[in-house]
Amino acid sequence: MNRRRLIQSLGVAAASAACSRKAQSGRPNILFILADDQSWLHTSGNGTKGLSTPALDRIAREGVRFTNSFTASPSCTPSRTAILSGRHVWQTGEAGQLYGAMPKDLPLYTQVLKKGGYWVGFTGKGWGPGDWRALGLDRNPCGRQFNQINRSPTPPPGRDQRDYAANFEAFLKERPNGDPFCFWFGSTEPHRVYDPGCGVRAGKKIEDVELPPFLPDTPEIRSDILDYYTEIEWFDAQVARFLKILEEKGELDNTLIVVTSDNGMPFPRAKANLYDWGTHMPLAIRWGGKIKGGRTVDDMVSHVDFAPTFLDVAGLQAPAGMAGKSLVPLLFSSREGTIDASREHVVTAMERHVVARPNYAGYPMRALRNRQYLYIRNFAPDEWPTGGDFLSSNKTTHGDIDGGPSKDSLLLPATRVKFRREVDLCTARRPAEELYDVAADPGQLNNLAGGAIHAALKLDMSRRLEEYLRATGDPRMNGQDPWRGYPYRQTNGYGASFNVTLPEDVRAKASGAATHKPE
Ligand SMILES: [Ca+2]
Repeated sequence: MNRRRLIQSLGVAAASAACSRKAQSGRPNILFILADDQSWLHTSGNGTKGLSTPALDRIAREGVRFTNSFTASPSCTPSRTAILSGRHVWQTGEAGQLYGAMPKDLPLYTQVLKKGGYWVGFTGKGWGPGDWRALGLDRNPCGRQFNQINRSPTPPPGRDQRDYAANFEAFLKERPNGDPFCFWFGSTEPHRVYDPGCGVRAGKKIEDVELPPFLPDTPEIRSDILDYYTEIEWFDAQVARFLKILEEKGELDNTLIVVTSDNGMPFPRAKANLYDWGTHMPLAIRWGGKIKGGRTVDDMVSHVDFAPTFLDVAGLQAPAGMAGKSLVPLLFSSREGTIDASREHVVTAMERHVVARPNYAGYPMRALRNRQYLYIRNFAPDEWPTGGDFLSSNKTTHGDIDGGPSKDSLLLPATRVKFRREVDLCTARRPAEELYDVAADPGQLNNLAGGAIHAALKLDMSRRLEEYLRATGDPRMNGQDPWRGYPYRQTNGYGASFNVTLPEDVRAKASGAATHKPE
């Protein structure tokens, strides 16, 4: 480390220690708001046309907007595990894949906060989908569940029945006097299923859609994106109710509010992929007058940073083994742009999503993303990235693409004729290495990994990725694959027939069942 970098890093450490002391003097509440399947671009504040998200924009405007925030893994369960544990997919055992199980000995920020005197609960979708009891845990990973109050009248189709804000009020009502709270609001929007055509019926315009360049430009896909926007707006309206509750109770400015998503939009080459539409997340953090708001921060940050951040603001020691770093120094800075030079890249990962291939194989990937480039390592290039023709646990082919009008449109023979390049980008086999110049090619369409011009860069990113994976104990670096042996623990619909922990007769019955609404 040269002198300048040493001084910089000492400066950051000193600032961090000072911030931790400051945080201890008045323990804030923590409200963690998690959308389900929303990509980073899709708020009005982040520039998406035809979409209105005043509550999300308010949090960003009055707090800090992060432009380079990435999930640890673009799939519900591993993403949520990484948030709760501050660790990467390969450091969390069976909790690192969809419909996994939560290991009993994995320390979670919710547990540390509870022990430290916080009132901890959640509404909506917590950790999962998966089985948190199977490996001996006796408490929900997100804390006490508050899901008893449903909406009245019944919400529009596709929207969650549960009244998130009313459940938050119930949580606050039971809070022991004077305890700070930590609440997880897990929206199930904008996860599928959508009410088909609801976007157009609400007056949204097909021509306003800024289509990701890897998707075929069909009216069905454009309309499906408008339905997705409609669910984001529903989510935003619920967030507005949370802000109002905090304001009415005088708790708004003493609450650290974090709003982000678990993974990207449920569309081809997005969710369950390590391209930006799968991993690049919206992130805004508001903390009343404690931090200087109205700032935009460009540092590369990861969802493994949340757990150490929450423990830092609570003045509690983070358990050993967390991979993330507290965001508190960035929050207390008065600067914009790049603040901590050591935050130059993030690492993302994917193991099994649904059961989309024979023998419970996933599509293992790791990626290194810095401000300009994305390097992806595909560990099984002979497999199909979406699962191909295998009849998946979703009872469909290409099982790693969530079902809906976009998938249907993508797989039509006529679409393949007209949009061959896009269909191949979404479904064809991929080489072992991919490299994209995100600045020049934001859609990540042109793989530069095979070219001589970028050979040195590719080698450098590949080495950095491998060094990091080795240092943090990734079994893939030793050619090991524990994931394939982990049970897929879906218990409802056709997918339950893949759950080896269920009795044979239950599985046989499930093999005749319909597919179940994905979670
Ligand atoms: Ca999700």
